[in-house]
Amino acid sequence: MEPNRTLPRVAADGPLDATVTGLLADRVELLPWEATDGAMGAVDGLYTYGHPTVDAAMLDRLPGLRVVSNYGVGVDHIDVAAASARGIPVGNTPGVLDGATADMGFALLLASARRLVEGDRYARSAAFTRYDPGYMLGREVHGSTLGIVGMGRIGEKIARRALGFDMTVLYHNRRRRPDIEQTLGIAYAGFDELLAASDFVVLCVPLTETTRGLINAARLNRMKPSAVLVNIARGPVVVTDDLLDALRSGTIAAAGLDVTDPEPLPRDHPLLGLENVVISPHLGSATDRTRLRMAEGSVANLMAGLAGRPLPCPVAAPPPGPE
Ligand code: 8YV
Repeated sequence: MEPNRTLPRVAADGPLDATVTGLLADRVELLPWEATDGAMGAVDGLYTYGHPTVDAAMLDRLPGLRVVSNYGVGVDHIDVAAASARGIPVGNTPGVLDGATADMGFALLLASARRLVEGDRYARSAAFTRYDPGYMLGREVHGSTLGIVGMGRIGEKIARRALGFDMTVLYHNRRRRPDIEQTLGIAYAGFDELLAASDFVVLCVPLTETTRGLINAARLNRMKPSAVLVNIARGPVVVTDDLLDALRSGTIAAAGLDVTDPEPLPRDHPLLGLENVVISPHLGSATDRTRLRMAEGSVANLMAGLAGRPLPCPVAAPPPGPE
């Protein structure tokens, strides 16, 4: 640090969570994100919220950078390999948000299956004049088959919830998970097999170059016409135009989306006009308790990195070569 500076300088993407600002008060000098252009002097740390991009060019503009801390688990906006190559640790907050995100995945699954949002709109409208046994029939959740794509911490939590709903659970993952197959009694399936057999498909994968566009027209065509797709991963894991076509043409029945591509969707986007899609504004981890833990974890990573200590939750650099 320069001799005339007392506090480390941290460029933060806003708006900052009030807990984060409280935890950082008198410990760092907060700078606007614009400081990452290098014109406002030295930057010791970066603090991000799942965006904006932290790439090699930015890291090169900030030679004194000691740490990048992300509030959240997904670090698809950070070039972790470039940071590692420069000796800059990247931290995130895994673990603390798995339960909340899995709850949200299940909420979207149930809402899409049972037409909850559509029903809410109808119940509030003048069109609702009397009960009709034939209206708004949905899809049964209990006893159906759930396919989980990505068996990490969140995928496992989704599986546990599904078992409580008497669902048959299939999963697909890069690495097979015999431990979870055994403890939960769930079955591994090839990707195509999972898509064809599932009544509900929940996406729980990180966004990487391998998973970008994973759900495209060909994949949607393999799904049942009665199937529901739930995305709690990242918007670009699904090709938006292909999903739109599939929902319009009845290739699949419905979708529950916590994330979209782009995010937010333009206000006149045709997806927003469809009845068979439920969309939430990236609320996966949005509960007070989880957000508190994310704030604490991300600040702990930031302060450790600024002090030159190992981060409590470092993100491992991806191995070189294709995933
Ligand atoms: C965050 C998330 O709310 O952790 C993640 O990857 O998607 C969410 O929990 C988001 O990153 C914004 O901070």
